[in-house]
Amino acid sequence: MQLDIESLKFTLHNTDLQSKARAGTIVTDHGTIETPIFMPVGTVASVKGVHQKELREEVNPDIILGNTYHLFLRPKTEILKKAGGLHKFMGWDRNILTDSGGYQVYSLSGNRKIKEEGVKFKSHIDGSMHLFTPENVMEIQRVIGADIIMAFDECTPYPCEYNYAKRSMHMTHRWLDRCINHLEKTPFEYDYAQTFFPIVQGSTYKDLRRQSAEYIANAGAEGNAIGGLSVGEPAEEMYGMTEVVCEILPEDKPRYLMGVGTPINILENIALGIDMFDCVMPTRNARNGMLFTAHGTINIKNKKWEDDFSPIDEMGTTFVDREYSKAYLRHLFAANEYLGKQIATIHNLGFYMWLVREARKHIIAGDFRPWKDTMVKQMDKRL
Ligand code: PRF
Repeated sequence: MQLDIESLKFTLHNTDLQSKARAGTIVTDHGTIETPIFMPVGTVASVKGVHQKELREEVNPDIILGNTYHLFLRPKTEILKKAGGLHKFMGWDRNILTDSGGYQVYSLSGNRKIKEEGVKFKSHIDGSMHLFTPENVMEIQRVIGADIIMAFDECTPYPCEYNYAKRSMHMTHRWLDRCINHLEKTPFEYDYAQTFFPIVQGSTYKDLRRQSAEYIANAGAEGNAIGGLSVGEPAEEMYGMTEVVCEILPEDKPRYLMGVGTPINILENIALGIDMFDCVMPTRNARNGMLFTAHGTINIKNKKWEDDFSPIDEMGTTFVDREYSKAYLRHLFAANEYLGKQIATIHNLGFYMWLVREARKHIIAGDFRPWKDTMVKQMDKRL
């Protein structure tokens, strides 16, 4: 099954000589995305705790992520259609990517049933029953109106028995054909284009990963994703799978590694040829008081910060890093103030954006590999 819609332009500017890292740009109707990129997660049309103004002006990502599963249940497709799509609904005029629901439904474990037709699941909001199929998920994503929309797949758990992984991968491939077939019959909902990315699966088995990457590459999409990783396997195993898949996915198309990861995971996967990332880690961990910095991680709830009046992050790129002290932020967490979670979230997102932008600069300058090795050592500490 082949796709023949071209609605996204990817230009590769530099490839690192000592690794597979790449610097590129993606252009869509909602602007330019410089790669490698990290996409902050805005599951329910909100990057939790961050105003769109702060997101735009301080964190400044070219693209954010939304979730089909959550948006379908609330506010529901009908409201998003009336609003004129997710961009208008949430007041975000840059790029958006929506995940298909494959992963979110899989996370419901006891409350879903996977069949060839699709996935039957129980809403975590009101217990109502729903069916996601490759076809209706494409229709829902047309109405949500993200710039990049994802195939409906099954994300296998870890560990996963070989035969299950193989059967599941083949079903994901059949679902991909159904997604493409249906998309071709479903016009864009709004006055801008959408680009579809298929997803490689195959658990932690190299032969399955190769087979899946070949199938996905054959679809001829404008970008490709890798799913089923960062689900509990050791990091080395994840890197091994990324490496095998990147050898097969076309070089002239962006590669998106779904749901990854720690700052170290991101740098290691950039070195293997990944261009796009998303993860709840910077936002979720921020709400628990965990801060990422270039010198390691901080648990701001720790008593050791009680009288540390130094800025949150001397090297930080957002206003919160300079304007507030560690002692103040620790106090906000101790007093369970909303503001603490908001400040920590802006800090962490600012740090993730800084990290991928620095990576890009070093890829272009030609010294990515030594910079990455130093950063990985530095960030692997608890402060
Ligand atoms: N599939 C989809 N979304 C995802 C994943 C996947 O496998 C993952 C796995 N890390 C995160 N998000 N559709």
